[in-house]
Amino acid sequence: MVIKASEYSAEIRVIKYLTPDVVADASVDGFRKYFLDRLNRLRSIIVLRSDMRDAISIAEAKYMKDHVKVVGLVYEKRNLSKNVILLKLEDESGMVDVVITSSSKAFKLAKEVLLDSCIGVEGNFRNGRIYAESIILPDVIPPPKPKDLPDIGIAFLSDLHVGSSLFLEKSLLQFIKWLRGELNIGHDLAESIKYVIIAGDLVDGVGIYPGQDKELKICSLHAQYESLSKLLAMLPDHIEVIVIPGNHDATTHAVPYVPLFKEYAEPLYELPNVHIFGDPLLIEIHGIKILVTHGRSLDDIISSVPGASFSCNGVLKAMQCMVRLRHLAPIYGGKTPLLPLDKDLLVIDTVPHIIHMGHVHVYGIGKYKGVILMNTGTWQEQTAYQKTMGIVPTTGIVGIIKLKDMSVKVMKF
Ligand code: D5M
Ligand code: FE
Ligand code: ZN
Repeated sequence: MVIKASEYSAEIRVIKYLTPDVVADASVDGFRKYFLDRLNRLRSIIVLRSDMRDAISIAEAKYMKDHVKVVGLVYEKRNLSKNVILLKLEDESGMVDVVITSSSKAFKLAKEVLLDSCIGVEGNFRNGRIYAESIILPDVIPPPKPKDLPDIGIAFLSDLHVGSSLFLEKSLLQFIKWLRGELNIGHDLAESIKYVIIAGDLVDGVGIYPGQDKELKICSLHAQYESLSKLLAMLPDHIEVIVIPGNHDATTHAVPYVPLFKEYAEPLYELPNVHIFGDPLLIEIHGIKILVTHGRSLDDIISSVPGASFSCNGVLKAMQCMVRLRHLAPIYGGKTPLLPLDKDLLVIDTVPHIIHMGHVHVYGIGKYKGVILMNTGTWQEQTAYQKTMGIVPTTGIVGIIKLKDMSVKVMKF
């Protein structure tokens, strides 16, 4: 029997996203509160581990001899030599130097530790420093899978960049035609799609980088959203579309992003099947938890983590790093501006079944400890900037997940 998504009603439960009424405090005190919340959230994840339950504060550790376990944010990271890494770890009680030598099993992990992320350290306190034996990341355990899932699918895509002269409109129209059953391929799969999720950079925007006007086909932000809404209006009525903004969209400058500004994206708000949220978005569809984020900080992670790069595996490595650190934008002071809220919405508090990102324009799909990681590339051809960077975009990619068995399929349009 062929399953038709049109026979199912939508089941979307929104768990978390940044609402437009947000108030951020960009003072020093505001940032202090923000990082304290980050520390508290991530520490509570780390101390859930049986081997970290007895972690003590940094101030207490300084009174101890020998063995200590502490949890803190990485304030500084330095290579003292080829074989020695120094981390300065901070909690609300103080700061301590942590020394990791290449003879320690913590050395490999220490190389990957990112600034401003939260880690646990186990080691010996001597001469005012902790000599680390192991580093403990928040990490994840696989989420329990809901039972009796319907035999329907979700299509994931990202970075359309509507309005750019490099936007691949023909490819997107092919995808839309496929969903409408107008192509002679994968009919059954097309009919099973109930949801389409788009992870930001819906339009190319205006004034995002110097000289962008030369690469634009549609020069007004409102007209870009109008063009996008005309495309999305062509989707079959039974499909629910879920969108979040990216750094090219009409939203706030710093992450997390508020939902698209109505003033510009009004044509999209008029579509009954389009659901507009902020970034990050944690949502549950038929009981499957999905974390959607544009992935703005992937650039920062790629430039800091060994093995992360603008390749399929390199992008997966960067996404995996976020998951292990349970944070979507750990580094402060890189390319990703952070909004100092009193709650750190970028912490991955709940382990989702699927994490979906875009931004880097390079596709990568894989699994980490039971969590499906998916970066769905772009619908924009290589830009002049990307050419100079050697970034080769993967275009026209749609990731499809069938809820029933959580199988992943990739289609190229
Ligand atoms: O970004 C797409 C990818 O290309 C992302 O990894 C950043 C990189 N990129 C693109 N343009 C620039 C500039 N001007 N500076 C630095 N990095 C850039 P997107 O968000 O689609 O522009
Ligand atoms: Fe993009
Ligand atoms: Zn982007």
